[in-house]
Amino acid sequence: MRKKKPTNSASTFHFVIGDIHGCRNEMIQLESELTKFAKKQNRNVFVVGVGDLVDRGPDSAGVIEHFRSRRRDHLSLIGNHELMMLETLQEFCPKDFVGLKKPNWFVSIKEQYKWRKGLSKSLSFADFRVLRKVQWLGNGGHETLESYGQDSAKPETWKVPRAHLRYLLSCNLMWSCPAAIVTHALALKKDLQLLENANLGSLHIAKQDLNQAIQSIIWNRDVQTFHKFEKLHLSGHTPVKNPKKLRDKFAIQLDTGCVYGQRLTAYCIEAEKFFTVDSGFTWP
Ligand SMILES: [Mn+2]
Repeated sequence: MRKKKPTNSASTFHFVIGDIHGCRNEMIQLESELTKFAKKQNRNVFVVGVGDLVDRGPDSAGVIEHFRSRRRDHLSLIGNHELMMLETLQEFCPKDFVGLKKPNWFVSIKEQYKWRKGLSKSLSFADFRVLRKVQWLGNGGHETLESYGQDSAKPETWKVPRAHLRYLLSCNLMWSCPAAIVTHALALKKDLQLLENANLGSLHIAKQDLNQAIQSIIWNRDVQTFHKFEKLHLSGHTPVKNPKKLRDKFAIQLDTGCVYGQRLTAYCIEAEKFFTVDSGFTWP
């Protein structure tokens, strides 16, 4: 008799991977370890990326393609780097975004300029958009464009496959299962609540408030403000030497600085086990 292939979620191991930042080789190596481990126990593999698939490392295009083409058992959240990338590309190559559905977490550079909190009133829009572009390029966007064979100095010629833009725009800010909740950074309960209300269609939420909540979900590094959730909270964003279990917070930080020459780490929710591979990448 043919052995029944496990298909339901009870027979799946969910692995959460920390910030990959274009380190495709390490990602492939780590995933082969995860597959080996799951196979031994006759389980399927489901991979959740905490976001920041892109920037700094050598092959962001390859990492996006890997997640995009394996949507059946891979999912990535939105990190601050995907957000910077999308905002800049949308501002400098608006034609590439025509007809693509924009999620509620996407705020264009033009809209941000209208709100520009804390910035001088005399800052022109021309300067603001260049400032935002330089922020992305200087934080690894240059390497991302190179992985697509593009010249970062010539925004008018930039071309990123529409399938990749569509994929990134389809990613969410949060993923959860009965045992765990995953966000890119140390998300606060009140911000996730606001996001949930917005997703449920609440009309009473100002776009600026929603944007502030989203910024905190993908940027917050402040352990002090972070409160314990009802279930295990997994995140990346802040590089740590060892995958860190925040004391008393029931939370694990998984970004182990692969792109800075350290390691790439995953955590299996069901088996409560860490997996890690050394970085083959040296930060110049
Ligand atoms: Mn990050």
